[in-house]
Amino acid sequence: MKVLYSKECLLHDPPFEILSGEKVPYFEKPKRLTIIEGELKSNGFGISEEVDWDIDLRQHILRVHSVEYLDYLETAYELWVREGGNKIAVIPETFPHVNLLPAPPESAHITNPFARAGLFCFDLSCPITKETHKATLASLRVTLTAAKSLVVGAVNSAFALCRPPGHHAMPSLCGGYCFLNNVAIAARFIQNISPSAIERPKVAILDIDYHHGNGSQATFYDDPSVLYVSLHGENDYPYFTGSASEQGSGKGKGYNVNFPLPRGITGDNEYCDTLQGAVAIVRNFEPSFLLISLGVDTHIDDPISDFKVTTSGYLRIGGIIASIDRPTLFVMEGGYALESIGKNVCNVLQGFKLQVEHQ
Ligand code: SP5
Ligand code: ZN
Repeated sequence: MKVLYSKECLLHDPPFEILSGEKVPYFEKPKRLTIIEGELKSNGFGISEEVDWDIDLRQHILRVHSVEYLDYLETAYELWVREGGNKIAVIPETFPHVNLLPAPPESAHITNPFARAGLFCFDLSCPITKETHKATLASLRVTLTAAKSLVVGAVNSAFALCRPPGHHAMPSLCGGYCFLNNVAIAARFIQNISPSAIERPKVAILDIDYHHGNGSQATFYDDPSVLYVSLHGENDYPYFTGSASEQGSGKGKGYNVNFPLPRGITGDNEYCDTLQGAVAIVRNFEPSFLLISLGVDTHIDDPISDFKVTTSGYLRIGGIIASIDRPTLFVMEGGYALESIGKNVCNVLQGFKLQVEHQ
């Protein structure tokens, strides 16, 4: 198991967010990563900070995100401050809600930085600080470096220890602590750099973060070459996506599978039973590569989520994932219980490793 990490991921550090109508310290903190890093180290995992500087991020980002959105992420902070916006961070105040206009606005014509803040974002959880984009690019570089080592066959499994996370990010929207969709970009990256790229290798994304990965779902909704399977809290954030009736469209019909699970009562047994079913679907798809959106916000102590998975439950979860038996890239997503986040992530990887050695 190769673990990739970059200290630049720590640069994104907004002081607060608005949650349940309250101004609270930002949950998606740099400390999340340093805690996981420490735990992995003390459990014998080697951690590499040798990211691959040859990867042209822009080219790969643009396979998933729009050029207008990428331009926004690059310039938002500077233009916002220049127009008198608060120096701490860009935070939207007005959104072009679907019922506000007869047709969606043409983003190219909108230059006011306050308008753009709402145009390219769907909630209040993504403050863009001076350093945010640098961290976002580092997070993606960690992910793609790890993906590359799988594709060239240097390793059979890897973990991208990165933040900000990605699975809520849409082609042209940030939200849910996410700016660039690391996993979605990695899926396209793998398909494009594989030697068999003419044949477009099949990639499966198994999303075990507590929240539905609306961005990953949207990216591949009509594409049968990328299977998206998610387990998540039913009717919880991001509220408007994640129902089992969302199954893909056109040629992609049947290649999007959602497992919403009840809040408050889903513990290790219920979770692992459903995960076995999800794994059967992934195996049946016969992907060349497996990407895991690894959130540990399913933990019983998570401050913003509502499942009851225990720290030892993550050992089982890692083992079940290993039974898919494909080159596997874990990419860090959510998880906000700082006391247990290190052990929880470590256990997923340990459970995976133990099962791989066993089979
Ligand atoms: C990557 C990721 O895990 N993003 C999650 C973003 C969640 N943001 C809003 C969560 C709102 C949950 N409501 C909390 C109620 C606390 N009692
Ligand atoms: Zn989450």
